[in-house]
Amino acid sequence: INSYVPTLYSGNYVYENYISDCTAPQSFYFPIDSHTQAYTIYTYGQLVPTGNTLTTPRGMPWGSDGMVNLWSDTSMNTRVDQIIRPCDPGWTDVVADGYCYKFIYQPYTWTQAEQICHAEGAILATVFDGNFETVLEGQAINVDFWIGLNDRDQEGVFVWDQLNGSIPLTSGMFTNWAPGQPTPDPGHVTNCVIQEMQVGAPLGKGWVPVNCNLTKPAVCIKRNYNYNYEPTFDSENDLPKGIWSLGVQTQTGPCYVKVYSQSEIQLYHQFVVNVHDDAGLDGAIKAANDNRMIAHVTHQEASMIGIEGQLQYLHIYKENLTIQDVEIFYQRSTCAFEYISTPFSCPAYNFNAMVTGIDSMGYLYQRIKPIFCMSGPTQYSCQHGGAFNNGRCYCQQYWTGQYCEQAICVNGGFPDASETA
Ligand SMILES: [Ca+2]
Repeated sequence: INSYVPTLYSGNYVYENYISDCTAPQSFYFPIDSHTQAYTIYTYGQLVPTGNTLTTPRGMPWGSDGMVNLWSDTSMNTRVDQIIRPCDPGWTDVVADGYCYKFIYQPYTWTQAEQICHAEGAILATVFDGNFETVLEGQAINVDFWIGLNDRDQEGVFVWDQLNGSIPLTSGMFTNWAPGQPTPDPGHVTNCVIQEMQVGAPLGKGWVPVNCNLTKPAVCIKRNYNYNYEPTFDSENDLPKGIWSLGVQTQTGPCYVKVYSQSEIQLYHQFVVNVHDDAGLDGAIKAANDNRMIAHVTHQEASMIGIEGQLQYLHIYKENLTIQDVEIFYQRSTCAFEYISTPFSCPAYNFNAMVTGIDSMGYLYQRIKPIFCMSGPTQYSCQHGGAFNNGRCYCQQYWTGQYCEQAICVNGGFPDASETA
């Protein structure tokens, strides 16, 4: 795939479902929380050629301009679409790139233009591929403009301006130098690059390094989403929050849908068997019937309408995607993992759990976590006098760990001489 999948940043596994016969149109419903800036839908099945239909929580069809098809392979029966929040007002989508751009028509020096872009969380245009180059050229007939490329720091070493630092232009990367460019510049004078657009210009169209103190229009770019994104109410450029619906139809056979979102609401979890523990294991214990998930969730702070986000339920489901058990989360004060679930036992060594809560704007968030359960200690594996019961070792004083294998430090961090083996 040419486009990269930005959902890998702050990615969350939100939803999955399987329907055994999708020859009649089927609807899949999934929640998108208020901190989501983009999400990706994976659809599997022998899909009809017209593709999927997507409906927002307000019941409006979601147009193709906000939906980027990253991948569609009928022979593999897969399709991947990214749904991304629109560009901020005044910015234009670079379709299929997850970028927005804006022209600064007033002429500035390269450094001034760079500062104007940076002030809006943007950078002077970085052109990584010919698609974007074509978009820019189509927008600026007969006008030269600054792009982010420059060799200001070291003569002949061109780099792309970024918000923090820069990216070197290396040999494998896309370039669009005007014929003969860049020319030798022994005096280190022509160090900022314009996109030369004038038809019949003496140097020809393409990238040309010129003096940075010339004043030119410029083009800024930024992503559809920001790292410090905070949702607002009724902003037309937020991704609509709430329950979305995806319509899927196959020519024959089943369909399967997975949704990954890119949201600032991140869930970190571990497993404990002791209700007071604030640190646990990466997996639950198969033999125990009192496993508990402990969890920490980011971006739960009260919003302007005063709701604090709240983790609510742990749904444990079996391989066929049916719910086996629902546990409840309780909030604990002064713990790093501020939520703890009611106890559960593992339905299998590997299973999925779906964790749901309400975000600080009152919208449902949902995360699917693959869970593994370990065999854990057996009756004869507890060390240092630990007693085995219900799938775990109860350790003697001064010993800890799953097998009581670890000495607790006393006496200011030095093991007690009488307790070291
Ligand atoms: Ca130069």
